[in-house]
Amino acid sequence: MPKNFKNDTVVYQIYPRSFCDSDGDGFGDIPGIISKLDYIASLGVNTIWLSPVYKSPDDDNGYDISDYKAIQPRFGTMDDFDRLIAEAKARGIGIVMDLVINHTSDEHEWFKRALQGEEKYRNYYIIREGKRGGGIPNNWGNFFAECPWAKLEGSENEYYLHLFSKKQPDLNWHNPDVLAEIEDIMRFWLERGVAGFRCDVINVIYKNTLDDGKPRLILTGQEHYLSTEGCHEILRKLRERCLEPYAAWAVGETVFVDLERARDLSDEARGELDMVFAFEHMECDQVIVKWFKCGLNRKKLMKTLTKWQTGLDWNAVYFENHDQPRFISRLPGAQKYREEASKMMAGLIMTLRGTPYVYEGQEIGMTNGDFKDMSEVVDIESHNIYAIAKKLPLTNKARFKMITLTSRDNARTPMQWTAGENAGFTAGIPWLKVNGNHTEVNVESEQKRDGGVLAFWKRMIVLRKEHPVLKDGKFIPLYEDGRIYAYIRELDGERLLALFNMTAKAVKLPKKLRIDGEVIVSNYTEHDDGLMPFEFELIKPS
Ligand code: TEU
Repeated sequence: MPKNFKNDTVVYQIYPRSFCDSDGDGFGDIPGIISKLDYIASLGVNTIWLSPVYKSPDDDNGYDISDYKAIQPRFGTMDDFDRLIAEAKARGIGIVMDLVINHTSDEHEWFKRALQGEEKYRNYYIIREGKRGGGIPNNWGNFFAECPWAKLEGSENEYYLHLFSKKQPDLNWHNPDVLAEIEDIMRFWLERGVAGFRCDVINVIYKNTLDDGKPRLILTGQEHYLSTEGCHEILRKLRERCLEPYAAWAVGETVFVDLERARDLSDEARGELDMVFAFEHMECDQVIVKWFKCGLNRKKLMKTLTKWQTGLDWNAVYFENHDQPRFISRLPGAQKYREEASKMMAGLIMTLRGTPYVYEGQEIGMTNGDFKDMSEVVDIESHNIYAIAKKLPLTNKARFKMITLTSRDNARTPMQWTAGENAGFTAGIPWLKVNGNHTEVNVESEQKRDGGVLAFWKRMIVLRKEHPVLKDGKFIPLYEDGRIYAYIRELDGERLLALFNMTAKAVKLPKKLRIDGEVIVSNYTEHDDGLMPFEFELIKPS
């Protein structure tokens, strides 16, 4: 890879089932994506991260893969995929695939053969005898709040480990055959021309032991598998054997990483991942676990951003993805200032140091889904949590509120292309309810507005390209008080000052921030000594 590719990359994430449906079955598909490539190119991005399009029984929307070398028929064919690669390439866009290798689907051939008792394939998974006298093999927790052990069908006392749903058995990364299989799969896609991989929950793949873990509120046992040396070693092998020969790159989704772990996983000299998605800044509105939300603590958000900007040389900068509620729905007061807040987020994402990731719909200011009851929610995680919450002393209303604030479906509602029926996403019945606000929030109407949200996102992407200081410059923290956030980007003596008001109230600027200069870009047109609600200014000090 060119040394500076990270600095020049701007990623657009597509959640295929929710992006664009070409054949009226209610699910987005690859031909649908192809039909929108001109739109994606018009944003100025040069990379698409495609959430899984592999064959899958869809227990976890494709993150449970039953055939790594086939396309989910609902999404199209391998020919469609090859066409996507070629058409994207013709527009200067590379495709990054989602690589889900902590687990397969229980409908994968390997698991089926394991169930039939084939020793070779039993060794692909983590299968253990239950404790003597009955009972599961250890006390670990599970990401989807299930029991992480499921009885192996047809066996008396054997269980398989699944850190996610029971249809997602974990692979046994102690087995070199598993590594060889995954290398083969990666080469298969690299040969087809993919630019790299987004590696799903990559820092949990290698379990050191299956001993009981120290009891915790969530994910007991994590000390036995988070960012283990075995995982580092596998990543180095995958880089050397698969990524490097194809000049491909990889971003890791790394859960529960602190700065030190993130550094180890993404340090250039170690040759593992190119960058990681960390989560700490996504946790500023949670009480202990993500299912209990409080008002977002802006001070904590600012502190966390500064900590990661200064503590890690290169960040994967993101505020939304298919697992997170929409960020402008999380920002207190932003509902009333949807446009200003979305533009401010464009300012933040494009001026922080790191590779920016834009999630589909973020560029038009899409908000959380408007679900009315559980029958409208699809996500397995939300349903599991809802069931567990029945045991808590909560009213039905409070329980559902908890889901509406946290559900991953919030970001999975269909892309809003038009104000028309089903937001122009499908001619059929959408797999997940379209947000009612598509009559106002949609691409078509944004495309007609010079001063709109979409136009602002595009402008910020261009600006980032035009100013090497925004791509390559140092991040220098300047000010954070929970309302105002300010930093400087600096390169070869050139400085740009980024100023944000993260509240719904106008604020006065402290003396320190009254810096004369030219406003290069802002989401407001008038400027004085203060900042309007959710105002963003990028200033070239004179
Ligand atoms: O997510 C892993 C993960 O940690 C999330 O499920 C997490 O629990 C939460 O959603 C983030 O706050 C990845 C994928 O992104 C997700 O869609 C999959 O369900 C999961 O792995 C299993 O493959």
